[in-house]
Amino acid sequence: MRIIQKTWGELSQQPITAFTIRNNYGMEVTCLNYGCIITKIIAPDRDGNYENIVLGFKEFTPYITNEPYFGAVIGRVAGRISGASFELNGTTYTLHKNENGNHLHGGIKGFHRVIWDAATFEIGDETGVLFSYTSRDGEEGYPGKVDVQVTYTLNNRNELTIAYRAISDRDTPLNLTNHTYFNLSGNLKRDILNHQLKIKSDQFLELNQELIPTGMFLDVTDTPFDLRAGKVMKEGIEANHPQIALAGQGYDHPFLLNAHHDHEIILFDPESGRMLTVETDETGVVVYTGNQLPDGVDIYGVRSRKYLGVCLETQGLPDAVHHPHFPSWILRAGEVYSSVTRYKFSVATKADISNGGRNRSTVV
Ligand code: FUC
Repeated sequence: MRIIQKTWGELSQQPITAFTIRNNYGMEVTCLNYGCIITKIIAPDRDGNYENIVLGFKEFTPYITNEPYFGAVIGRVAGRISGASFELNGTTYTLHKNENGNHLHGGIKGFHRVIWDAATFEIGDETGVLFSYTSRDGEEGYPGKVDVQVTYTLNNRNELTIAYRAISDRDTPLNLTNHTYFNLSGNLKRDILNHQLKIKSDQFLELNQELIPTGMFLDVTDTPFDLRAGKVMKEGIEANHPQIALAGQGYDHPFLLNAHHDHEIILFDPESGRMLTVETDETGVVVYTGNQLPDGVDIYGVRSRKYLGVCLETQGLPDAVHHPHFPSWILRAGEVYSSVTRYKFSVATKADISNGGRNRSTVV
């Protein structure tokens, strides 16, 4: 395994480095010290063609603002905080309002728009990059100085592991995720409408018009949100359901996970045979089908459009600071925040999604 480093740009007189981690079987993950952005993942299809399976830009410049949050780590808090304020320990904190009077994805200069320290490592058959960032007390309105570490590790079993770790010197909200848009067709040959998605989840969160949870958990049974047996994305996206409609005709919803580190999320493209299995210790996953992707932006030579990628954002339930019955993501001073999400890339036959991917034939 090896890591190739390339200077890719410069920002605030600091170099932006692209790290390409390559395993012994040709799988590659490229990431930046800016926003911990994953710019490329190269994985084989069932015929052994190695192609890119994520959305991204060809050059660094559009990543500076990165409006769609391609590939980035999101923090301090993923998703929306209603009214851009919250109360903690008797104090009201006001955050940047960067969407409709609400706070989205950590604010104007969230973790996706800062330069991280980076160190590469190789331990046995695992190679990766350890990113570190210190978020100062008061950054984007949040309390406490938070030391954050995000580690991307690739192994020879075609698994990418993202491990998040943080410590704060004061109580503060922290709910991290990664915002990679997957498209398993390879080099964005097709959109994700014919991908299949399977999620072990009995309940999802109802959203209001501003895409913020109302606080209601809804049963997935008999709705387009029932992904327990696997569903073709198109069927759900084109469904006549008020929750699909309000998200811009698609998914942008948090699912409560029934299982952890047990094949709980499987994305499958029957045509290429590529299968992605996501396992996590997080409470939930926000499935976002790119409903708001702008038209016509250049994505590796392909014009962006709705449904060109799907994000599987493992995280705590959004806006939990306003819903005491949601699991809390307040990080207490001195305590360690720790979460792990693993992405397994394999290939499979068409039948495989129905049995949870257990019969899949891995490529290595
Ligand atoms: C996702 C969604 C949002 C948003 C964005 C780019 O996480 O929840 O609706 O548009 O990312």
